[in-house]
Amino acid sequence: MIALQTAAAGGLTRIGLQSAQAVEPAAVETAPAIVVGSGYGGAVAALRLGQAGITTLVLEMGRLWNTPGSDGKIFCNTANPDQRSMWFKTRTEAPLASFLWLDVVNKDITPYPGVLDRVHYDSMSVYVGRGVGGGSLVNGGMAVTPRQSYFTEQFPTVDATAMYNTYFPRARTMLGVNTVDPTWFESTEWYQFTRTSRKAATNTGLTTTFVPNVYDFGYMQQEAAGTATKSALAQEVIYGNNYGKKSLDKTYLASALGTGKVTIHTLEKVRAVTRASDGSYQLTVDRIDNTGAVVETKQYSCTYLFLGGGSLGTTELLVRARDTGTLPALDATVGAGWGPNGNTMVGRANHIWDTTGANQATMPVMGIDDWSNTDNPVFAEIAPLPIGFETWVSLYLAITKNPQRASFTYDSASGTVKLGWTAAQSAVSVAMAKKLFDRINSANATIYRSDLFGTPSKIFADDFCYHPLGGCVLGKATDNYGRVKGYSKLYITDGSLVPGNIGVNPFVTITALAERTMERVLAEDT
Ligand code: FAE
Repeated sequence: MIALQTAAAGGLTRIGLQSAQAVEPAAVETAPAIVVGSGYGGAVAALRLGQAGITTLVLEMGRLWNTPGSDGKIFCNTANPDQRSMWFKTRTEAPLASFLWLDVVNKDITPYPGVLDRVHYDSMSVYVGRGVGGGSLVNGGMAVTPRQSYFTEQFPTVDATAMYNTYFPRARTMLGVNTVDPTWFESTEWYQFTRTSRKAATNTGLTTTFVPNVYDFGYMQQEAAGTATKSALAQEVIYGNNYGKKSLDKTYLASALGTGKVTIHTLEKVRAVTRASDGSYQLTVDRIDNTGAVVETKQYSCTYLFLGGGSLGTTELLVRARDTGTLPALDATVGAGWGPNGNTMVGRANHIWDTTGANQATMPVMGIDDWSNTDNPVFAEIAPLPIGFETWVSLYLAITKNPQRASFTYDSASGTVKLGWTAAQSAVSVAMAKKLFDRINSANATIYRSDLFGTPSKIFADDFCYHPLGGCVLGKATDNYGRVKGYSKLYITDGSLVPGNIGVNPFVTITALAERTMERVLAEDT
């Protein structure tokens, strides 16, 4: 297996075997297969294409994260964010905007292709990862398989037996999923915050469940013992982890490069897609520098095109392509069926004797599972607040079964793609989360924190999400395997296939569906 670090050590910004070839500036670069994006969907596609012997080019708008900064670290932490933290912002935009209503969390930064983006739409902003590895670089690593009954509800046309017997296990193995040692969990200061939240849930008669993660818990135990450099125990997560986490650059993408068939170009954003008369796909791609300036506009051509730009990236490309007429035969459902996985964040104030600990691991390991409550299904991840002192705050990311969906539309006046999600649709998630946490507060005689999500006071964070899903829903915008309707040899492998909600953190589902698509496509279409 070729590690990404090896390729980068040679000073290559383009990674892989083809990178040594000289290219005329104006020439069309041609590859049998192109993959747009290097998150979960893109990484699975790249590996399976490479293993099938198909020369494949991956185009990723973010950086390759392999070069240490002046502090010797590749990524910065949440306590001291710098330009590496966010995608072309002048100030960080952390999910927790304030503490005691004070603007102490966010910092001014120099615009740079940082690793975390917050994309703003009218009534919803969406966090996404940017770089080789996509969301895997910034996420909490929670690797949760949805309950089968809900998967079937969301994907009635997909053979659930094959998913649960073959593709989910394959995805978990490839992603390096592991679980925290329960004995260590019960004794370590680093998960006191989780145990305190569990106690409040248990007092309410609610069920809690351990959730697996792709962070290496063996490594975390060494961090706690002082024998390994701290990462999850050093406030590293949403701006990247320097150690411990099996992000895609360490798993799928490293294996993809190891096939010798896969090349990754970084800082290249696909702007437009069209189809030539010979059936090939033509891509217009902007190459940017560290200031965001477009330094070159390139043309690529391929026979097979795999879209892995994520729910926002893929949907934007296709909505634009359909509505500007470059791919006019795309289905009317392209752009529809989007939801934020019912995401709502909320904090509770514990009693003075229920401490949560100054030291908190950044990787969540437990959730409150009230999904089988048909009256109000919620799965709430117990989230850390790793700011280095005792806060008595229990923080949660609630995933609610919000049935609301929105659509992306192309606005020809501005030339942008807009998301029609409204504040009223978020209010549905808030009402569901509130119902659950009112019960917890009532059983424990506790109250909400209203100081964490900016001013004016706000108890529920309902205006951002971590789990954008849908926009090109499986079986609607595509066939039952992610083949885009209206065009042959055009595929989607990412979170845009998931119809707005999956009831748990989504990357295991996205990876498993991509595995299923790739197996079928390679068997039938190539
Ligand atoms: P994604 O991973 O977003 O990858 C898309 C890639 O395509 C990115 O690298 C983009 O830069 C790139 N791209 C997009 N458009 C273009 C373009 N036009 N040209 C070139 N490149 C492009 O997509 N999920 C979990 O299951 N567990 C968690 O614990 C968890 N925690 C999260 C915490 C945070 C802070 C965030 C932001 C997300 C979290 N998620 C979590 C969500 C998870 O990361 C997300 O569902 C997946 O990353 C989505 O995978 P995709 O392959 O759809």
